[in-house]
Amino acid sequence: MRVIHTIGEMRAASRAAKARGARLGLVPTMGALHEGHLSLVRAARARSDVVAATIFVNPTQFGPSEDFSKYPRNLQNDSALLEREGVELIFAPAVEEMYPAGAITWVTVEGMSDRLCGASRPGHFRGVTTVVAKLFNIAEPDVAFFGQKDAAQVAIIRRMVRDLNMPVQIEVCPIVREPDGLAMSSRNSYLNAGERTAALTLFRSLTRAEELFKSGEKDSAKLIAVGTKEFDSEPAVRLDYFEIVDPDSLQPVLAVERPALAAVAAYLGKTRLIDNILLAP
Ligand code: PAJ
Repeated sequence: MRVIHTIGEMRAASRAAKARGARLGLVPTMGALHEGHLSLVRAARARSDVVAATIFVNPTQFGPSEDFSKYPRNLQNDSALLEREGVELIFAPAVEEMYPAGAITWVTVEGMSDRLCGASRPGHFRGVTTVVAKLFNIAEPDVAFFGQKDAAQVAIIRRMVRDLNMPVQIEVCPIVREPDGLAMSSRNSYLNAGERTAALTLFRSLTRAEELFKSGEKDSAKLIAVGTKEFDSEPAVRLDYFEIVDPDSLQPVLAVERPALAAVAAYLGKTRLIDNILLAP
C-alpha cells in the first residue's frame, strides 16, 4: 500500500494501474474511518482490481462556524485500517495541494445544492461537488463508491457526473448502523453519553414514519408529522429538518407513490447528525 500526498504522484499511480488493464475503484473519504467507510472499501475491493481511498478533510464544504478545525484526523490509524482491507493507494493531500492559492473555479449543481442539508449549510454541496470533481480528475477512477448515509450527496454527485459527462460509474452502498440503529458517522465521536442516547431520536423518527407508511399511509404531511413528533419529547435534540423527497431530484413529494427518501437532520449540542430511509411502495 502506498500513501500519496501529491496530485502528480496520485495521477501517475492510477494511470499506471489502468495501463496494466486494472479497473480502478475510488473511495473518497474525510478519514476518521469507521465500518461505514470500510463497507465502501469492501464493495470497491469486490468490484474493482485496484482500490484507491482518499482521505481529505475538505475545507470548502465546511461553513465558517462549522467543525473543520476540530474534525477528527488520524492518518496513521486510517492507513492501518485501509491496509488491512487491501487498499493499494491512499491519496491524502494537504489543503494547499488541493487548493493552490488563487483557485476560483467551482462546480455547482444548481437547484439541488440548496436542498436538505444544503439549506442549513450554504455552500456545503458546492464544496463537495468541487472536491469530488477534482478527485475524479486526479485519480480518473472507473468506478467510485459513496454511502447512502449521505443521500443528498449521492443524488447531487450522480447529477454532476451525468451533466458533465464524467467517465465514472457511481456505486452506492447501504447505511451501516450501530447495533441500536444509530447511523455510523465520524461525528458520533463528538457525542457525550447523554447525547449518544438522544441521538437515537433520528433513527426512531425515520422508523416511526416507515411504520406508518407500511401500514398504508402515503400522505407525506402525515408521515412527516409522526416523524417530527419523536423530537417533541427530546429537548436535547434540535430538529433541523424532516423531509420526504424524490431521491433523484431531492424535491419534496406530497404523497409516496414512488420510492421516496425520508431524510432527517438534527443537532445535539453543536453536533449535527443526519440519517435517512427509503420508503418504497
Ligand atoms: P465522509 O463523511 O468521510 O464519508 C465518506 C463516505 O462514506 C461517503 O460516501 C459517506 O456517505 C460514506 N459513509 C459515511 N458513513 C456511512 C455509513 N454509516 N454507512 C455507509 N456509508 C457511510 O462524505 C464525505 O466524507 C465527503 O463529503 C466526501 C464525499 C469525501 C467529499 O469531501
